[in-house]
Amino acid sequence: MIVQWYPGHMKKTKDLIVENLKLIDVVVEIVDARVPMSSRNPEIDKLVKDKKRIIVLNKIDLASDSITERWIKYFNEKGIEVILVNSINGKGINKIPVVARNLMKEKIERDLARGRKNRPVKAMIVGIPNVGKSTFINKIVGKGSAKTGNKPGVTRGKQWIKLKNDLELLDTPGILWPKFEDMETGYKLAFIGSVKDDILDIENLSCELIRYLRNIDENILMKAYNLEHLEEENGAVIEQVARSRGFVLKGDEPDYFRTAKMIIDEFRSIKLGKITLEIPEEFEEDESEEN
Ligand SMILES: Nc1nc2c(ncn2[C@@H]2O[C@H](COP(=O)(O)OP(=O)(O)O)[C@@H](O)[C@H]2O)c(=O)[nH]1
Ligand SMILES: [Mg+2]
Repeated sequence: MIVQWYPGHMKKTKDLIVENLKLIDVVVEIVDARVPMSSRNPEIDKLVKDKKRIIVLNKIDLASDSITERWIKYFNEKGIEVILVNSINGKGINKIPVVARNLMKEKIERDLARGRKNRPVKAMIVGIPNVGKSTFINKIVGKGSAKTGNKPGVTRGKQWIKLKNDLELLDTPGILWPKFEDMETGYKLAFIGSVKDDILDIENLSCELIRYLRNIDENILMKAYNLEHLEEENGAVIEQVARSRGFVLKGDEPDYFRTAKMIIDEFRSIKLGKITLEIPEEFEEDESEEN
């Protein structure tokens, strides 16, 4: 869970990633498929530079299938490989070694032509907290791979996980800090549970979530809570939901807190459907200035 990141914190994790980058061929960047941009770190491109990269859209089970298709196109157009993964059941994970080796194909062939022995492709996982890095790594380890011990001089004390297809994965992921550059990014990270709830105002957060959901599709809330219309004010929608669910206190007062929390919980547990909170069009650069 994200609590707070201090400059010292950031520098330490950044230095570690830069250090580990020297040891690897491919960076596997894990993001949350519900917020593919807001769950990325703004400095990742600068950090990774020319290293080959794969973006894993994780938690694919929670995201909208049709919007996920649009995100694949968005990243592919930037020349970045995308793999869809559900780290809980392992769906998609088998593609990682194949795609990673494919990215290194030219180098592998060059080495072979020079008579050099084919060495395994080395990869590292990076991502902000809570995107599923540990779950992903556990799943990959569980799939018949073996952890290699320390090989002094070769791995410099690092632990590598040997995977099928001659891929080795650094067993500790690079943790990046999230960007809270604007309110909207902060909200989205809070909706998906990447910000500790106890530092948030639940009723306010719920109002913001309602704002998002009704913009995506009014029917999401109307269907889930049996409402015939949505009040204009988001706070009033909480009251509608409270009454519909019978969350009322003494004196017929709606239980705002309980209802607000339920809406957030039901979003997180996909009771409101598979919902993606941002679309590529919001992030398309304005290229007209360059031309
Ligand atoms: N539904 C779903 N939940 C996931 C998936 N991957 C991870 N999670 C959950 O997301 C939460 C954070 O995962 P974790 O591996 O601890 O994230 P980390 O901080 O990046 O290491 C946990 O509750 C996981 O069970 C996934 O593909 N689908
Ligand atoms: Mg972890």
